[in-house]
Order: sequence, then C-alpha cells, then structure tokens
Amino acid sequence: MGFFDKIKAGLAKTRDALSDSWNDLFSGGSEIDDDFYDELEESLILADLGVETATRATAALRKTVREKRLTQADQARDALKEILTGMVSVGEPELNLSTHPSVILVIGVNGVGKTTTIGKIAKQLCDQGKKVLLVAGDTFRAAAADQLEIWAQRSGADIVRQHEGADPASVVYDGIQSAKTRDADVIIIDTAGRLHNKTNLMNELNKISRIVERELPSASREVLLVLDGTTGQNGLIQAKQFKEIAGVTALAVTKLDGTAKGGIVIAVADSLQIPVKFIGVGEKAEDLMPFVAADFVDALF
Ligand SMILES: Nc1nc2c(ncn2[C@@H]2O[C@H](COP(=O)(O)OP(=O)(O)OP(=O)(O)O)[C@@H](O)[C@H]2O)c(=O)[nH]1
Ligand SMILES: [Mg+2]
Repeated sequence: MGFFDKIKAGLAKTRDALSDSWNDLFSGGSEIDDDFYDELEESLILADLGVETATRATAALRKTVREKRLTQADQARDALKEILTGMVSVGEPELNLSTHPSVILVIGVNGVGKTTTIGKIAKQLCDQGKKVLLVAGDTFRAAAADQLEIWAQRSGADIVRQHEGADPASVVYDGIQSAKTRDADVIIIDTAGRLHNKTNLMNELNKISRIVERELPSASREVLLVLDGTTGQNGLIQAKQFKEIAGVTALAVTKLDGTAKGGIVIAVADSLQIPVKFIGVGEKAEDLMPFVAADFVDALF
C-alpha cells in the first residue's frame, strides 16, 4: 500500500463519519447560506475538532467565501481544505535530531501508545542507518522494560534498563553514559504514564530533564507527547496539562485507525500550537506515519 493510501485507510472511520454530512453539504447545486455554516460547524464538532477549532474553521471559511465571492457549496469544499491544512501546519513537521546524540523524551498518560510509538520510531531510524539507544525510564512494572526490549530486538536498537522500581532519572543517567560510549545517534527515553498525581509526574519529568540538560547540554531535545486519538477531546485536555508541566515540543496521535474522532489532530495542533509529527494508524512498525498536513486533510475528504 502506498503512503497516502495508508493514511487514507487509517482515517477511514473519521472520513466515514464526516462523509454523510459533507456529501450533502458540498454537493454541486447547493447554496452557501447560514444553514450551510451551521451544519458544517456541527459536522466538525462531531469529528472531534472541538467547539473552539470548529468555530474558528467555520469563521475562516465565511471570510474566504466573502472575499472570493464564492456562491456554490462545492467551491467552499476546496476553501475548507485549505483552511484546515493551514490550521494543522504548525512548526517543523520532522523531529529535530540535528546533534549527535539527540534526545527524544516520550511522555503521556498510561496506555496511549508511548512504548509502541518509541519502538516504531526506533525501527524507522535504525532502517535509516542511525544508531538508536532506548532507555527504559518506565520502571513501574518489569513488563514495561520487557516490552521495550522486544522493540529493541525488532528494530535493531540498543537498550538500557534497570530493575523494576529503579529511579527513572538514574536509568536515564546510565542511558546517556552508555550512549556516549556506544556513540549513539539518538537516545529515546520511555517514561511511565501512571504517576498518581500531577506533582509527582512533574517532579519526575523535571528530574529527567535536569539530567539530560546536565549530561548533554548542547544536544537537540524533543519532548514528544503521545495522545490516544480514540479519546477525542480528553486528549486535548491531557495535552494542555502536559504542555504546562513538561514543555512539550512535538505530538504523536495514535490509534487513529480505530476511531471516528480523527479531527482531534486538528484540534490539538490548532489550540496548542504544537506540531504534530506522527500519526499512528495501526500496531506495526510501519503504521507510524510522519505527519503531512495536506495529506492528512486530503484523507478526511
Ligand atoms: N490500533 C492501534 N493500536 C495502537 C497504536 N499505537 C499503540 N497501539 C496499541 O495500544 C496499546 C498500548 O500501547 P503501549 O505502547 O503499551 O502504551 P503505553 O503508553 O506505553 O502504555 P503504559 O506503558 O502502560 O503507560 C498496545 O496494545 C499497542 O499495540 C495505533 O496506532 N493503532
Ligand atoms: Mg509503555
């Protein structure tokens, strides 16, 4: 399957949910009137763009329709595509891995797909010939490091882990020393999502960040927040909290293959102004797609 076909297949449920209302809305003969905008806004909210982003998109379309003197609904379709593409085009689409080594700290609540996403990124980087080191910073359960180890084997990455219950910051310290010795290109740090409260989580992430800063002061660093696309607007709330406590620089939205709520990708990019860099459309390594704004929006139509 080609690249775009995969994105299309991954977004099938969201597209299906939209297509009923959009087919009607954008069909050839229909007029652009107030009902049109009401229905459009409703369809965007249903696809989980959220009220804020849906309202902004609809207002932008009104403006374009006025300025370009569009009269037919099918002309508005292309205008809407452009508007949505603009809304998800935030910042650099690729991870900044310009230094040697570079660091990717991966965070997010439990079960969203952090470890899987790390495995997939590792596989893709290893396939590009990069030397990747995974750091098992989720020490809550032994199974977490075991799961990361399986991905290390599958991708050809190295892994640094300690015993269950170890201090994550100390695993990160070990990982960085090992990356220096092994001359790794990219260090990817897995973290636990299940800390009982915000203060604990903040303290732990701060501690990890301080170690990275101290040991690798000039390394490029990405803080990649993983969001579960099936949780829709909840994902947006999580993202806002993580943005506050952890200085998120990039987003990955997973499990879009299993949901009609794919509009959440537009909502997070637009309301947080943090670039989406990956979307997950399945469980296999090749199911993590680099985010291309125009392709993503095309796949919704
Ligand atoms: N269908 C689908 N499943 C996914 C995707 N990404 C992750 N998963 C699945 O989601 C489940 C949870 O993924 P994990 O990677 O273990 O999530 P985690 O955030 O590391 O979870 P904790 O370590 O428990 O906090 C696994 O069964 C993954 O296979 C995706 O894009 N599509
Ligand atoms: Mg995990």
